[in-house]
Amino acid sequence: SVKRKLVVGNWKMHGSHAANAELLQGVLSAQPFGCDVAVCVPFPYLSEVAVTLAKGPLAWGAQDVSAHEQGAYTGEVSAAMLAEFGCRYVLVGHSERRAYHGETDQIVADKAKAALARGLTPVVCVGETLAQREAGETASVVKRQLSAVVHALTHCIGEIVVAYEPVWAIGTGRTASPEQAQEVHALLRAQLAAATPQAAQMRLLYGGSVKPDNAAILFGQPDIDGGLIGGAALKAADFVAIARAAG
Ligand code: G2H
Repeated sequence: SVKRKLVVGNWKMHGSHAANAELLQGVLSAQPFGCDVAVCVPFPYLSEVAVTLAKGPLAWGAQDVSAHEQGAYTGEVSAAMLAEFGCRYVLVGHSERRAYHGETDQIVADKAKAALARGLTPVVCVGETLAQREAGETASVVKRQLSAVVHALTHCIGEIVVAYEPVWAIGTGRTASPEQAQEVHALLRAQLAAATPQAAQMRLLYGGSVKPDNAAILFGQPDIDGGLIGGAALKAADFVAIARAAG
């Protein structure tokens, strides 16, 4: 594939002023990259990350966004606010949000729509649990998850990034094999192709225990266009090595 790959760090609920500064300096000192690189950081750090990354090649974003435009939604953060802080990306429907915060397929779709309406690129996460994989439901689960987003976005579905993250591979040190990941990515690509002529240009990321030593083979699969990186995004050397593996 000739399209530029995308590597997104998902810091999850990690960081501090000092740790973030050290991590970002480490990543910035390794530029230029042959792929697009972004970090999705906790809300309170968006401001400082925006300042640190303002003149460089790295993009930044958040890990969640409200489905609502504004109003009486205590504790939520709107897409307009994220846009004011220069966010390019926002994760939507990460399995941790689905599992611990009751995010349904419809909520995830509404969040993706809210993000796009403010010019942010939603990175929509899908993936099956171990029980679902063992029951042979992988294809139907990811299809259902993506389908809600396809229906909510219709003509702008081509603007999103999709991340396939098998829940059993997240933070477990257990990675999907390149073949297992490619198989699901091909299904997702086909589903997108039925909805938009832009499907071939869209970026489908793999996430779930991506490390420097498995990144290259995962990114070498025909339908894997980069990665969503959790644990390994917290160490500059590892994150840089993964970005290098992407091009
Ligand atoms: C999956 C991934 C990043 P990790 O959640 O979203 O995390 O790389 O730690 O499995």
